[in-house]
Amino acid sequence: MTKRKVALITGITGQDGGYLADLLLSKGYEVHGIRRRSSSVNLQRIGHLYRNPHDRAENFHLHYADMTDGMSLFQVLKDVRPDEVYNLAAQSHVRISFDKPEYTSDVNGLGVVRLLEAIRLLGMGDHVRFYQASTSELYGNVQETPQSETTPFRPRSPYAISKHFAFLTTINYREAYGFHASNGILFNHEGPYRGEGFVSRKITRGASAIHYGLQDKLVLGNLNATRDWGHARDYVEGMWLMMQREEPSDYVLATGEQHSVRDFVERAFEIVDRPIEWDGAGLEEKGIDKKSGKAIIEIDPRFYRPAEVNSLVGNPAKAKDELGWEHRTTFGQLVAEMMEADMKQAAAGTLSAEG
Ligand code: NAP
Ligand code: F7E
Repeated sequence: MTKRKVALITGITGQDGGYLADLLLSKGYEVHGIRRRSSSVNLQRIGHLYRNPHDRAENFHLHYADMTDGMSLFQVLKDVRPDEVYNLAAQSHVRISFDKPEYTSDVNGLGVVRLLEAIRLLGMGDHVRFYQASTSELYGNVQETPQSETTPFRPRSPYAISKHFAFLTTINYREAYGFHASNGILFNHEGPYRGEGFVSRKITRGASAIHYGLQDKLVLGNLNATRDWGHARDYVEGMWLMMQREEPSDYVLATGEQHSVRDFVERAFEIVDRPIEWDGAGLEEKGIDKKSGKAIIEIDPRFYRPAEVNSLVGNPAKAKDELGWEHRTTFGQLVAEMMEADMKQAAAGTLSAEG
């Protein structure tokens, strides 16, 4: 009988952690995740997996640890002895990274050193496979379009800079110690598990709340930024495929298609039959509900970034060639699925607080 593979996921309580845990459990893995201490329970995305923590037969387990606490990471690695480590934990909000640059660097940058060094000191570096959650934000002030694994990085936020450090650290452990360590350079990916503070979820949550009369308007920042938006459920499959390759490497996961924040808004409000007409410019621009004539979208510079990444679109050719990976969900399907989930919550009166 082949031994059940053991995976350790940092950031298991986040969007990707939830989707990845589902995927690995469906493949028969024993899944361990780290959670950090919080004054209230934040297991919404994995609540369906977390049954009886005292049942030893369960193949899903959570451990307290923190990316800022190397000892705790060391202890969990020692106890779990994983075959694959997926490092998804991060302060992942780009705008907030400008408010908390030191903390963001500590968690996203030094956190990776703590994890990799613990693996090395425990003598596990020759068999553990390591995935680092790298990001399209590394391209920042983009040097070519579309962006691929060879496009130079020009990061433009404390978040992106911390992730650049982590990207290089991952490659350094691969080159210096022969680790099976890979970076997934993932473009934006969303879904109903997306945090409420990211623009996609803010829009689908806001459109649903406005539709049900729970909110009067949706206040946003830069409507003209463009992103390459895919579905997180498709992207976690790419993470897993990278870990199954004989040789470690770095891969872009993207759809290759670009849409603006404005497109996202229009698509979401069409679903609730409230077509939007734009009026005015800059901070004075408003989105008018054509049917009622009311201004339901407004702009607040609070949501602008000190340095913006205006345009991103990825070239996933290497992932297709070497991993056989391709996104499955179209942009229209993504918006529709997120709207369906938020409309259900709005109707049931369980819509989460504004991000
Ligand atoms: P997310 O929803 O914000 O989840 C982040 C996770 O990290 C949460 O589980 C969070 O725990 C945990 N975390 C934060 N600080 C921590 C700390 N000090 N110690 C331990 N855990 C900590 O992010 P996501 O969208 O799932 O993204 C997953 C990873 O991919 C992140 O590294 C992100 O930067 C990267 N990424 C995301 C995208 C995207 O479009 N989603 C694209 C490229 C790269 P709490 O629940 O306790 O807050
Ligand atoms: O912003 C604009 C904003 O916060 C997207 C993270 O997962 O993907 C994510 O980072 C765009 C930006 O995602 C609002 O200015 C307009 O241009 O949804 P976002 P992000 O910054 O692209 C990358 C790949 C990651 O790695 C990150 O971890 O939308 N925008 N109005 C707004 N953004 C927000 N959050 N809120 C607004 O009101």
